[in-house]
Parts: sequence; structure tokens; C-alpha cells
Amino acid sequence: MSATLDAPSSDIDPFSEAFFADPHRFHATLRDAGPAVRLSVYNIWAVAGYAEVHAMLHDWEIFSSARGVGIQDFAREKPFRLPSLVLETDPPKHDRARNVLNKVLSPGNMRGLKARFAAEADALVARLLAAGTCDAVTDIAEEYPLTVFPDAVGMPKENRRFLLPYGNMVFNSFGPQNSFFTDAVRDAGVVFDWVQRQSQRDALAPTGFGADIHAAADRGEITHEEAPMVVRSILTAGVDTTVSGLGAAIYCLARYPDQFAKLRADPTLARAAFEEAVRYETPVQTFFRTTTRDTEIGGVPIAEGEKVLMFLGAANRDPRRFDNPDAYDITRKNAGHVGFGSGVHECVGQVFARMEGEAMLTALARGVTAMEICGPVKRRYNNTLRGLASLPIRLH
Ligand code: 8QM
Repeated sequence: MSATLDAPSSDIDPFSEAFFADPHRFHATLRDAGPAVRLSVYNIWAVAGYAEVHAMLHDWEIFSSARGVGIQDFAREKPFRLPSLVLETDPPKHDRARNVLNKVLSPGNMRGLKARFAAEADALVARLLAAGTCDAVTDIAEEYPLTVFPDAVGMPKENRRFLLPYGNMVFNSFGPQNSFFTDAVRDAGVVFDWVQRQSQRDALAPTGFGADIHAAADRGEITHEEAPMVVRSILTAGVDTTVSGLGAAIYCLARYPDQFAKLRADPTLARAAFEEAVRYETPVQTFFRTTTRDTEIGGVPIAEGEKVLMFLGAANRDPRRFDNPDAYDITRKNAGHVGFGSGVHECVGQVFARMEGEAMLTALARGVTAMEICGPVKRRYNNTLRGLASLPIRLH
């Protein structure tokens, strides 16, 4: 039993340009304000400490995903899109779709892709070295996942870039209806129908993740009506996230040449360098849960039906959990970071994401002696994702 505390409150807006431009000092303020902080701008709760975020992620019965993992409460408002069968559900409903994805995206099912990943990454680095300068966002962080991921799903070549505005829209939709969200919706109108179409069995190759998901419906693990919804989940979650992750890793290695030197000296550190970038930049910054009953977080009472915003990015830089958290250090022990979440909803695509990161950073470590930022770095603001719009670099 812990004592009841007075609820700390703050007028910080975590979905504002000021916040996105420099989140870390706001994160520190929220972590230090208390275990749970009332955000007056939205009348929601915020949780920014590692221990509290981790505990919430492991308590799906009280901190539910079924009322949406954005600011919208599905119990009160019509969801922005048909709710996801994995992301926006709780066990036991969650587990059916999740078990299908666990198999489709399992390490065993992924092994066959490894050689292709390496070859594609090496070829891309060779092309970019010949050009000299490039934009690491469009030419690497977007280009690479937009090749290897749709290939693995079994998608046709046409219009693959549509996956980017689609993801941008969905990840913005977890926040409030601010201009980031409305701009993203305006940019994404046509791709809504396209994603629906791409999720159907006859739009997908006879082999690949898409076909595997539909085959699970033949075996009765999900229904044939559900299969396109599960394909939609991987199309939504599989691109923008890894684009942000790869962009983060390259940005870290370009900013901290001592770390790139370490990686070049031992390219087997590529996996660790990617992992540390996921901790350090935390591509998926936040998700909400909704309380299913009256509860408390660190002694702060929280009523039933409240939206609680988890700051994964703040948790990943909590000095109570990580030594010198604001240093990008590819040899640190960062196990336990929540960049891929934790608990029943922990990222089901993490094997794939890490393979992309490892392949790309290995190719850079082997083929490039130095990366130099050679123009203005621009952030891409999004209500959920932390990433870049532009990163001009010269490769040596
Ligand atoms: C985020 O549609 C979905 O099922 C879905 C969308 C976005 C994500 C996950 C699942 C966490 C990467």
C-alpha cells in the first residue's frame, strides 16, 4: 500500500512543435514532476519515468489498449479508422491475430531473407558512394525499407511509396486533431483505399508475409474477413517505424564520429549500434492506454476511463534506469529499453526491423570511411513518431 499523493499537473503540450523540436528537457520536467502528471491542455495523464512506463506496459488488464492507443477514447468517440485487431485490442481477442503475426514474423521465417537484405544494402551503399552526397532520409532510411519490406510482404512494385503517407497519417492520428494530423489526413486521402486493396489476397504474391497471413485464415487461426485487417497492420506498422529507426541510427553515427569509428573497427557492432539508436531516439515516442478501473500510479490516484500517455522516449533516457542516458554509446548495456515496447504488445516486427538495421549499418561500416553532415538537418514532426525529413550527408 502506498500513500495517496496530490496529483502534480503541467501545462506542457506534448503534441506541439515546441515539444517536438526539443523533447528531452520536457521529458525531464515530466519525469521529475511525479510518477503521473495531469496534462491540463488535454485533461489526460502523462507517465514519463522508466519504472512506471514499464509497469503500465505489463499491466494490460488495468491499462487497456481496447479503447484505442491514441488520445481518442473508442468508448466515447467513433474510431478514426477500423480498429486494428492487434494494436487496439486486449487479450484474449488480441492473441489470435498476434499469434498469427508471431509465426509470420518469427526468426525462423525471417532467416531466408538475410542474404537479400545484405545484398540490397551493399548495392545501395555502392550507388550512394558513387554519387558522393545524398539525403540519408530519402535515399537510405526510406529507400531501403521501401524495397525490402514490400518485397517480403509480396507487394507489387507500383505505388509502394504510398505506404509513407499512410503511416504518417495513422501515427499522427494517435494524437489530437492538430495541424500535424489534419495535414497528414489531407495528404493521405487516396492511399486509404489503396492500402485496403493491397491487403486483399489477390493483390499479394503467392509467397510472402501477406500470403502467409491469408494462409493462416485457411487453417482457421483467424477468419477470412480478418486476414486483410492483419495485413493492414503490418503495412501500417512496418515502414515509417523502420524509416525513423534507420534515420535515427545514421543521424547518430554522423553526429558522433567516435561511435562510427568504433563500428568501423568492428562491423559486428552494427546490431548494437541500431539498437542503441532505437533507445536514444525512440522512433515510437508515445502510446496511450485507458484505465479499466480506479487505480494508482506511484501513489497518484487515477480514475477509471482515463487516458494515460506513456512516454517511451522519456523512459529510455531515464537516468534512474540508464547511466549517462543522453550519450549515444553503441557498447552500452541497453537491454530493457522500451523502444519496441514491452509486454503483450511488444513489437512483433522487431526481428525484421533489427535485420534491416543490422544489414544497413553493416554495409555502411564496411563501405564508408566517414559520414559528414553537409546541409541543414530537418525534423519531421508527427504526433507519435520521432524522425527526420532531411539529413544531407557526404559519404567518403
Ligand atoms: C505501431 O495497425 C496496426 O495494427 C498497428 C499500427 C501501428 C503500430 C502497430 C500496429 C507500433 C508500430
